[in-house]
Amino acid sequence: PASTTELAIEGMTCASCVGRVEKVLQAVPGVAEVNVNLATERATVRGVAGVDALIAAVDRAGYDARAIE
Ligand code: 9UX
Repeated sequence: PASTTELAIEGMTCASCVGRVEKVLQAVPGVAEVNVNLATERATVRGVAGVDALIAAVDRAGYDARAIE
């Protein structure tokens, strides 16, 4: 089922970082919608992708991610 996953992203320091993280999250199969907030260092991801795949994608882009409630 589609759901919303909140991730805490570590290492984003500029708008280009936000763009990179949004791009890699959008590319994960099952992702429907992504919003990344630089100020709060959080990503909101809607869709059917598993959290492990989301975290791995962010890691490959060079940032750290962890799931938050
Ligand atoms: Mo600008 Mo963000 O070099 O890593 S893309 S700080």
